[in-house]
Amino acid sequence: MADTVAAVRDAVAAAAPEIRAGLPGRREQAGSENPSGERRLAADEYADELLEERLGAIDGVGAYASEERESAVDVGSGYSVAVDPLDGSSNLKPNNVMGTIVGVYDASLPASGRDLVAAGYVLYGPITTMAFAHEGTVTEYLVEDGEATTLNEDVTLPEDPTVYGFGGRVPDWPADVAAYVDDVESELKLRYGGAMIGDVNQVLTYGGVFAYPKLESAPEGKLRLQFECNPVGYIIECAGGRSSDGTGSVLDVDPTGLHQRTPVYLGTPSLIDRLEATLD
Ligand code: FDP
Repeated sequence: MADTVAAVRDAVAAAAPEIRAGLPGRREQAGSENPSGERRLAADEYADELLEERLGAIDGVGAYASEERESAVDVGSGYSVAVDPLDGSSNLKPNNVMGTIVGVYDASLPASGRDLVAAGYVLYGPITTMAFAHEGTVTEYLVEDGEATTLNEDVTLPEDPTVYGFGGRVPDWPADVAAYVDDVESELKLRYGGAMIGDVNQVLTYGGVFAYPKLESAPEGKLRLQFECNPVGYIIECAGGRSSDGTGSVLDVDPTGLHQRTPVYLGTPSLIDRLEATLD
C-alpha cells in the first residue's frame, strides 16, 4: 500500500479511540450548524478538529475537507482527504452506532468518485472496526488502542442478500421508490438504524440494499457525495457490490460542489440492477 494511503488509514485508526472516548461528554448541541444546515454537536467539532490535525500532518496529504467545514483547508501538497468526522451523530443521544468516513482523492475537491484511490470507515459499535478499501479490495480491521489489526482480508458481499434499510419518511418516498421497497420487502428483512455506516456495514456483512433515496421533498436525498456517498460507494464496489444514484454508479456523479447531495443506493448487484429498472 502506498505510504500516504497507509498513513491515512493508520491515522484514522489511531484517532478512533480518542473520538470514541470523547463522545460521552459531548452529547450536547454546539449551538451552530454545519454547511448543510444541520445542527452540530460538540462531538462533531471535536472529531473534525482532531482529524484535521492528524490527517493534515501526513506527508502527501494536500487538502482536508469535512462535512463540518464550508471549504477545504490547504495542508500541503498531495491527495485530498474528505471526511465525515461523525456520521450518524443524531445517534449519539440514544446511544446507537455511529461512524467516521474518509475518502482519499487524487484530485482537488470537489472530485469525482473515480478519483478515489482509497476509502474507509470506522464503525463505533459494541466493538470498533474499520473497513478500508484500496486497489480493489476491502479489508476489515479490529481497532483497539489505536491499532488496526486485520480481521478479514478481501471482504465481499455474501451471495444471498438478507437485509434492507431505506432512509427518509415513508410518505416522502416517491412512488417508484415505494414500489421497489414493496418488491424487496417480501425477500429481505428491514434493518435501519439511522447511521449510514451502521446500516451499510449490515449490508456488507449480510448482503442486501441500503438507500437514502430521492424524496418528494428532497429530490437529491440527504447524503453528501464527497464525504459519504463516494467513499462508501467505492468500498461497496471494491467488495463486489454496486452503488447507484438511481441511474448508474455514484462514482460517476458529476462533482459540482463540496457539499452537494445525491440519492444513493448501495448493495448486492442484482438488487441495485432491479432498483435501477424500477426507478423512473
Ligand atoms: P445524521 O444526520 O445523524 O448525521 O449523515 C447523515 C445521516 O445521519 C446518516 O448517517 C444517516 O444514514 C442519515 O443521516 C439518517 O437520516 P434520517 O434521520 O433521515 O433517517
